[in-house]
Amino acid sequence: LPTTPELTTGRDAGNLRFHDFAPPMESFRAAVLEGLSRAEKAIPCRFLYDARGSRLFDLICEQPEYYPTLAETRILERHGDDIAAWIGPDAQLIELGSGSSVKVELLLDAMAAPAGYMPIDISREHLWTAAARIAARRPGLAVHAVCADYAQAFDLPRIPGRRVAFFPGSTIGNFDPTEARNFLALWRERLGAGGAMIVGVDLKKDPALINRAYNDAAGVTAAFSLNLLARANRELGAEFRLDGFAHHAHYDPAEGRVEIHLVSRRAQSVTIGDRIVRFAAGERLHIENSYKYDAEAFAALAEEAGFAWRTVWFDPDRLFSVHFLSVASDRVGTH
Ligand code: AVJ
Repeated sequence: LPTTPELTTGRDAGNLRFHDFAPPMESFRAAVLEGLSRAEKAIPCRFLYDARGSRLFDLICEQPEYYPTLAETRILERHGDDIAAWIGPDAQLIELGSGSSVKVELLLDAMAAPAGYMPIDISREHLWTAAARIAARRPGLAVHAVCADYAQAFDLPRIPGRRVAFFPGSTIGNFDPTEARNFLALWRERLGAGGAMIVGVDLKKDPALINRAYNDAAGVTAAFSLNLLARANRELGAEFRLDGFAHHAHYDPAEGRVEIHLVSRRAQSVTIGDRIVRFAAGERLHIENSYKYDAEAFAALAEEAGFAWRTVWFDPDRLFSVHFLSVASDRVGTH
């Protein structure tokens, strides 16, 4: 893959620098048209996070049924000092999919003198706002905000400090296990010698509890899913009728994943620019998977990706896990 060039943002100020590797809007159009031409229609879940989608996701995290945020926050509150001790001195904390950068504050508080904070997010306005907030609150901290798709190739800005990635929220669950392993291997290379990675991972558990988390009573998750079609209407001039589709989320214990679809409520044709896409009644458009792991299974996956697995923390109810992985020094590539 060619690396995306960095754009000039002209927004740098004080302890804050912006790096923009923005994927062009065209990629959303191409992904939608390609995904809707498949026998089993699908749109990649990263497109859920435009400005409105990011706000809706923050609202999901405030729903009482959505336990991952509450459980992971409890882990970071209780074990922040221990995690900071594992991170060690002189660390450049790199957050993958930083969103509103709320949880990372618990880690930054616990770290004695971080070498810097580098939030990476695809949602530009959300990223800029959150990075400015952190930089203003912490004048001594060098903040490098990177607008990019963290799963794609781009030149990670070279700044001092050992690279320690923070990947909270069980976003790793959006990948299937093979993709997750490849993704971890990619970041292990990027982190380099002395690097480490802290990964939040949702645990397998009672399906009823999981299903409630992805079907909240207030309908926020449904609105988040449907925003994908609203985004296509806004940005691509598509003509999706939002009342023509229903949010459907279901945990499959055999696959160990929540599958999220938009289900066509009736037979319908949808215009997208000069294309017409047909949906049968009940036809499904796949928009997201959310994989769950037992701690042992995730540790094995991380080792397969070339990390040395170090430790794991749980919340008291054992709903969620946070793993600590290091780049084993004898396995660092020479690039
Ligand atoms: C951001 C991928 C962790 O899978 O729990 C939440 C996304 N989708 N509710 C998850 C999501 C619907 C979330 N992750």
